[in-house]
Amino acid sequence: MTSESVIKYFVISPLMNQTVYQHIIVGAGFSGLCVAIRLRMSGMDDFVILERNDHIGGTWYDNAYPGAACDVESHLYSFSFEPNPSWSRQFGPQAEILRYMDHCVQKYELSERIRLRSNVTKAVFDEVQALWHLTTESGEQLSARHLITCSGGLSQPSFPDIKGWESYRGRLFHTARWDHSYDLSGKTVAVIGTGASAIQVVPAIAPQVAQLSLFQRTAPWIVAKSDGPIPESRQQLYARFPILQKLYRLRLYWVHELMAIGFVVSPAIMKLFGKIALRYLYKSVKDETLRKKLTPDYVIGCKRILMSNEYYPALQRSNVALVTATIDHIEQQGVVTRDGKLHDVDAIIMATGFQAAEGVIRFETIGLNGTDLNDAWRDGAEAYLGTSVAGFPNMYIVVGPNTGLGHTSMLLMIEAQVEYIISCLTAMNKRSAKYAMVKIDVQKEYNKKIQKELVGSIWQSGGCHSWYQMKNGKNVTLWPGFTFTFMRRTRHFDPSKYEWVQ
Ligand code: N01
Repeated sequence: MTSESVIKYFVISPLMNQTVYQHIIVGAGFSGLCVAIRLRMSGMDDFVILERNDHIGGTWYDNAYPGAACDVESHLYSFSFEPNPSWSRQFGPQAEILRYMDHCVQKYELSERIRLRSNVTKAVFDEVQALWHLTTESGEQLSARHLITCSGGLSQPSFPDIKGWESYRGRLFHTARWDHSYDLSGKTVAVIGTGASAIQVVPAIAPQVAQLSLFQRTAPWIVAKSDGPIPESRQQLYARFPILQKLYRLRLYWVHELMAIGFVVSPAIMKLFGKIALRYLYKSVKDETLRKKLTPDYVIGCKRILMSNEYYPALQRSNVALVTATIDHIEQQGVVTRDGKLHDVDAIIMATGFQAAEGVIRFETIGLNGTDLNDAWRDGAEAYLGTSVAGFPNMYIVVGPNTGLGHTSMLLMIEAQVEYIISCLTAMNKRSAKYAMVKIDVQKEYNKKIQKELVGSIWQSGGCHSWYQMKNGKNVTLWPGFTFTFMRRTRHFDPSKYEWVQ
C-alpha cells in the first residue's frame, strides 16, 4: 500500500461526511475482481467494489439455472495469475466457477472491500473537484477519483417483445433470474429461445417436467462438446507440476485462437465447420422432420456456435416438443402461436438472452459538460480500446464496446483491459494529473477501423441477426480478431492519445 494511492479523505460541503475513494469499481464479477486484485498488486490499494447482488460472481451468480456451465474450458476460463489445478471437469459447471471466484475473493482479501446490495443508479463527473459522484439505489452517495465500471456485457436480461406476457397467470421467469422456489417437477413448461442458455437448461429440466415445449425462432448451430471429468490423477499432476497446467492452457489458447481465422480472416473456412456440425446433427437426429427443423439457415459462426452432447437427445424425448410456429402472443394460460394453437403451460421460461448491444453500462452516466453517455452513444456504444470514452474523464470500462469474443475465453480480454487501466492509472499518478480523457478524434479513428474490420467478418456477412448487433445491424460488441492483437494493442499505454488536465 503506498501513501500516494491512499487518499481517502472527508470533503466539506457539498459532500459532507462523504468518503472519497481513489477508485470505485462497479460490479464484482470476473472483471471487477480482476481490477481489484491488480490494483492491490500494483500498490493502489484504495478502492471499493459496489455490487448490486447479495453475492459476488456477476453473470456466474445470476445464471444459476439448471445445467449452467461454461462453454470454454475452465483451464482457459480462469485467471492466468490464479491457476486452479483442481477443476473437476473440462468445462466447469456454474457452481464450481462461483466457488473459484469466492476463492479469489478470500485469497486476495477482498471481502471487506466489497459492498453487496449496492446497485449504482447514477454516476456524475464533477469537473471542479475532478471526482465521480455515485448514487446507489438506496440513496447512498460515494465519490471517487476513478470510476471503473465492470457491470458486464451480459447482465441485463432481455425480455422479448411478445404481446400479452404480463397477463400470463402461471410462473414466468428468465434463465438469468431463475426462480429456485418453483418446483418444476411434473409441470408443463414452455421454454422460449434456443441460444446458449436454452441448450443447457432444456436437457437439465426435461427429465423432471411432465411436458416441455421449446419455442425455436432460429435453429442454432450445435457441435459436440468434448466435456468430461478431469481425473484426480491429472489434477494432482497439475498441482505438483504447474508448468504442465500452463502448457495445457497454452494449447487451449492456440486451439481457440485458430477459430478466429474462420470468424474474421477467412469466413469461407467456416464451411468446413458447418459440415462437421451438420454431420453431428445427422448422426444425432434420425427423424427427418425434426432434423429439418433443426437445420440452421445461416452460415455457422454468425451467431455463437453452441456445444452440447445432451441437447439433441433431449429434443427426442417423448415429453419434449420442438415448436417452430411463430409465437403470436402470450395469454393467461400460455403461449399462442400464429397457427392459432394455445400451448397451455404451468410455467414459461424465457431463455431469451441479454441486452448486450444496447446495455454496456446500466446506470445513468453523466460526463463533462453534463453529457449523458446514452446520448453520446445514441448511434452505438464506442470507446477507445473498449475502455476509455471521450468526454468521460477518469472512467474506464471493462468488457466495454467491441471487446466481446465469439471464439475464446473472455478472461483473456478482461486481463488485457485491466493491465491497460493499471498503466493508465500509473501514468496519471506519475503526472499528478487532475484527470485524463481519451481524445475524441483518437476514439473516432479507432472505431472507424474496428467497424471496417468487422465488415468482412462472419458476424456481419453470415446471413443472421444476433445479439452481437444493434437493431440496425451495427456490431458494437465483438472484437474483430485475435486476442493476441488486442493484448498487443493494450500492452503499451500511449499518453499522447489522451488529453491531460493538470
Ligand atoms: O441468449 P441468446 P442466451 N420469440 O441471445 C430467442 C452467453 N452464455 O442467454 O436466434 C422467439 O443467444 C432467440 O431467437 P433468435 C453466450 O455468450 C454463455 O442463450 O434471435 N424467440 C434465441 O434463440 C451466449 O451467446 C454460456 O431467432 C426469441 C434466444 O431467444 C449469450 O450468453 C451459457 C424471441 C436468445 O438467445 C447469450 O445466450 C449461456 C422471440 N420474440 C449463455 N426473442 C456459457 O456456456 C428472442 N428469442 C458460458
